Amino acid sequence: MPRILARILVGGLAIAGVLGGSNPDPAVLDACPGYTASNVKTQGGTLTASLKLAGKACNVFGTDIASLSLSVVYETTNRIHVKITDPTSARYEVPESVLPRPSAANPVDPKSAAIKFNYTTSPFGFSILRASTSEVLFSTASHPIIYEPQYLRVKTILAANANIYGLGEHTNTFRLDPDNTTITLWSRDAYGVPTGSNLYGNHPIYFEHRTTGTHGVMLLNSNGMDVKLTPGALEYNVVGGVLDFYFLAGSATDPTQVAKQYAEIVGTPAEVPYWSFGLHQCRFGYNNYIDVAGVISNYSIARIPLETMWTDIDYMDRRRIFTVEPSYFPLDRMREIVDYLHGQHQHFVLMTDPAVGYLPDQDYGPYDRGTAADVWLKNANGSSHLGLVWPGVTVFPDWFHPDVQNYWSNEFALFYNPGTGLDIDGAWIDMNEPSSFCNLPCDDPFEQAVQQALPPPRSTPPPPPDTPIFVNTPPVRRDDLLNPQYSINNAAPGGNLSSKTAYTNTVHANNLTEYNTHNLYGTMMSVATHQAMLDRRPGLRTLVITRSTFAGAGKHVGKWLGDNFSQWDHYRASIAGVLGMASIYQVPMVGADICGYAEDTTELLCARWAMLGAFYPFMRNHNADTSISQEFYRFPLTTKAAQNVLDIRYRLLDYFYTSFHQASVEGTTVVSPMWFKYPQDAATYPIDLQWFFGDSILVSPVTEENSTSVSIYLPKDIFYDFLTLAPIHGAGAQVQLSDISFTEIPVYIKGGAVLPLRANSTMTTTELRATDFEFVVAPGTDGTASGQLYIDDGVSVTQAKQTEVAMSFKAGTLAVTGSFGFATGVKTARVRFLNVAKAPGSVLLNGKAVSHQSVTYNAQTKVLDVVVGLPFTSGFTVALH
Ligand SMILES: *[C@@H]1O[C@H](CO)[C@@H](O)[C@H](O)[C@H]1NC(C)=O
Ligand SMILES: *[C@@H]1O[C@H](CO)[C@@H](O)[C@H](O)[C@H]1NC(C)=O
Ligand SMILES: *[C@@H]1O[C@H](CO)[C@@H](O)[C@H](O)[C@H]1NC(C)=O
Ligand SMILES: *[C@@H]1O[C@H](CO)[C@@H](O)[C@H](O)[C@H]1NC(C)=O
Ligand SMILES: *[C@@H]1O[C@H](CO)[C@@H](O)[C@H](O)[C@H]1NC(C)=O
Ligand SMILES: *[C@@H]1O[C@H](CO)[C@@H](O)[C@H](O)[C@H]1NC(C)=O
Ligand SMILES: *[C@@H]1O[C@H](CO)[C@@H](O)[C@H](O)[C@H]1NC(C)=O
Ligand SMILES: *[C@@H]1O[C@H](CO)[C@@H](O)[C@H](O)[C@H]1NC(C)=O
Ligand SMILES: CC(=O)N[C@H]1CO[C@H](CO)[C@@H](O)[C@@H]1O
Repeated sequence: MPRILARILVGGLAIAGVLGGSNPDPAVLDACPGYTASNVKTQGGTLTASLKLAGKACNVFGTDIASLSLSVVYETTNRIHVKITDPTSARYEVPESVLPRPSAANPVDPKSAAIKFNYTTSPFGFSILRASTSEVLFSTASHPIIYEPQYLRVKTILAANANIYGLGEHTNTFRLDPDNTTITLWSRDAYGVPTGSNLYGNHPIYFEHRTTGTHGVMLLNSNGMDVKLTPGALEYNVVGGVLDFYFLAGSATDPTQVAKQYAEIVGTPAEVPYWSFGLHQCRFGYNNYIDVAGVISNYSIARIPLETMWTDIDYMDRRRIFTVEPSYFPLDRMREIVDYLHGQHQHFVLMTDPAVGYLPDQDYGPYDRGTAADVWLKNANGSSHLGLVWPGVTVFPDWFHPDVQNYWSNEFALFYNPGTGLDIDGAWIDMNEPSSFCNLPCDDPFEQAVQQALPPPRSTPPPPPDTPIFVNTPPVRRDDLLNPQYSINNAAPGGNLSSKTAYTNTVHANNLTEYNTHNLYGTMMSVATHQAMLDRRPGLRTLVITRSTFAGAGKHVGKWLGDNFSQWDHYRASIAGVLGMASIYQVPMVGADICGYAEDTTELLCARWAMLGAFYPFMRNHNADTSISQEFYRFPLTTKAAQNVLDIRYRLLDYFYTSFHQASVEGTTVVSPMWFKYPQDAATYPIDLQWFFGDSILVSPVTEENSTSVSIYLPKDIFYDFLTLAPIHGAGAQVQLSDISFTEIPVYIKGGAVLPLRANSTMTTTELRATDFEFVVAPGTDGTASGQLYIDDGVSVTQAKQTEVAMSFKAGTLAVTGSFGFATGVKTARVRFLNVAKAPGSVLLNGKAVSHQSVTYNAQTKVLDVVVGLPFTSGFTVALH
């Protein structure tokens, strides 16, 4: 979000990695002694052993730990948990409160497992094998494990040219370059979302895909780390915590299985309200409430369906959270806008940052109440840690504090109060890396606030930071929390871990330090905000969109990809960003800022991006304060493009909602890379400019500026053009598409699907839900098709009534069956059968012949339309004879 360009030029251009990325000679690391295993005990699905340093310590970045404990548990037939800890000293581990571990209570018999743990004792090394093929999936052989207080190293061999995906958040290609990639995990306010540097979130999981199967490896660790891919190897370099690996068998045939197995660890995604799949409009730089109201009206006048209006930090009084600026965004006028939106079945979202203005004695309730509850993140000496964010000097909520949830829920209840405050429908949380503008050493944040003109400029020095109630004697630490010897490749100015964020030696209420838990801050704020919204709106699902995430965030919130630019390469790269979050990290409610956040967009870019963005799960146009306006109605082409594509998206909304519901139940994916659907087709492995929206909608946008053509890959399969419904036979080859106008995007239905579409799109999702269904039967190469439809009230956390329907087409008959608990009040308008070679002699609806007027056959497109007209309250069949 909001970072002024000018400020970036001050802070952001500093050359990253002055310290960052110490690159130890691999030969030095490989010369370390490693460990010898002894006392190996196996019992059923568990194995334990002692590991002793096997020779003279190498002490590369600290002192080698002499003895370690190994524990291996076959937790399920598809998951092996391998953990190496130091039995003599408690080391930090990701708290269960942040990431509850899956059950390990009933280990399975290794003989029944799809993957196996194998090891050598001297030197100790381990490997993971796929049982069915004996392929090695992970192996530490020939690269000693290094285990020091502030440095861990594990290196596995990989096959040449391995297909590795994941290890986000990053802006590399979706398929990582296996020969030359360093991924750094350390949350960072990464303006411009640069390539090749650490970004906002951290997901230490990768999937490796081979024609023989797809497996996953998670290192459950929240410390800063570099993961390096070099020819034939993948190497973890971690500055703390423990080695805590989960190996996931995935499947030999279906890549989606590994996504589901990962969801068994981190949780399946939270369901979101139906309305949140509608169009969102946002920008930094709406100057006042008149702008906000004008955008809402202008969307309506342009007949572009706007579902949700957002407001960035502009609304805040001197950029203090939980306030409105009294003359620019007066509360009563803002309440009028919110009431108006709600009256039109539209929605409203506001931004909330974590940092709270440090404003003692100024009647600033959020600061005073948090201070009284003592919920701020602390320096080692017990005083509140001060940062520098939008309002000037700030404190940061400590999400580990036992009273912080009460504090946060109470602030939400007060400010977002429907009776007296702003009645938001969803929350947007930003700056939660946590970001700080203070340049190190940040000895005087007050001075820097003045230099950086953070509002308001102060003329007199403020009182010294609150004196601690009791001064802790700093606990004895063997670790240097500010200066680990191994420097990860942090791209923040100077590379220092504390640069532009809270100091790494700050302490949480449970005595955990930011050194260990930094990468969790955004996710913990997400959980607290999700809870605060539930407290504020009991029983209602909520939309919370965050910037910073850790593994497991998707169980609570969605995410936008951060502060990108209005540039074509960012347009393209957003696809890999969305695929990573949605298909690997289990954060499926995700999207990039459509038309680009910073810099000026162009009419063509914005038109193409409106259409690409309609196939992000989370579709929001967002803009920076210094950029030209880019609401879709601003330009003729973007107006038309948005109208065209929103017609497609809205008609598909129940199809996508069903996919999202399935993901929340089973961990399946709502968007997928092409190789998920064609795991045997090696040509799909590197593709990250085409993707599947839901299971069956293949999206292939134009990718180059000014171009009206694109070369796309179509696997050997049958597809159907979404608009004409004409069949297209894929040959396992590139296809050149041309004459694609600036208001069109190529969208195909993958054969084998029965799509539940709304017959018409509408201006709001509320109206959409009152629109009839039509089913599109798109047979696969074997002549069959199937699909699902899930419907509920779209807003409640617990659903009393649900409709769950299966559609199946074979031998010329479509059967729609299931339970119809939720009363939709709509009909099935018609069924459209695709690729019908000739008009059938007769069509039977529930066994009875339908009249000729109800059947239309188009010999050119081979589409047969059958009018149904039955209330959508029970199953039915349509048979072609
Ligand atoms: C397991 O490791 C042993 C060495 O300890 C080796 O002899 C054996 O071949 C390995 N098994 C498999 C299936 O790779
Ligand atoms: C590896 O990547 C880095 C960073 O992108 C680049 O500077 C370097 O030239 C690459 N090395 C090789 C051998 O390709
Ligand atoms: C809305 O449209 C009117 C008429 O074109 C224009 O004057 C006004 O600036 C627009 N406002 C916004 C916020 O788009
Ligand atoms: C506590 O530590 C902070 C940060 O190092 C420092 O700014 C502050 O002056 C210290 N306060 C006291 C009372 O020593
Ligand atoms: C990082 O910054 C902190 C705070 O200014 C400082 O104490 C520490 O020495 C710095 N570390 C390095 C390696 O420069
Ligand atoms: C944190 O450490 C202090 C000082 O060592 C101790 O008094 C306190 O009980 C600890 N708090 C928790 C929650 O462990
Ligand atoms: C696209 O067209 C515009 C306007 O003619 C031109 O300025 C721009 O350079 C073109 N871009 C490319 C990549 O050709
Ligand atoms: C809705 O869609 C159907 C089928 O496409 C069409 O016949 C009908 O006219 C549409 N109704 C409206 C109100 O647009
Ligand atoms: C939000 C977004 O689109 N982020 C993109 C910004 O730009 C980078 C390229 O520098 C993309 O990779 C990101 O996906």
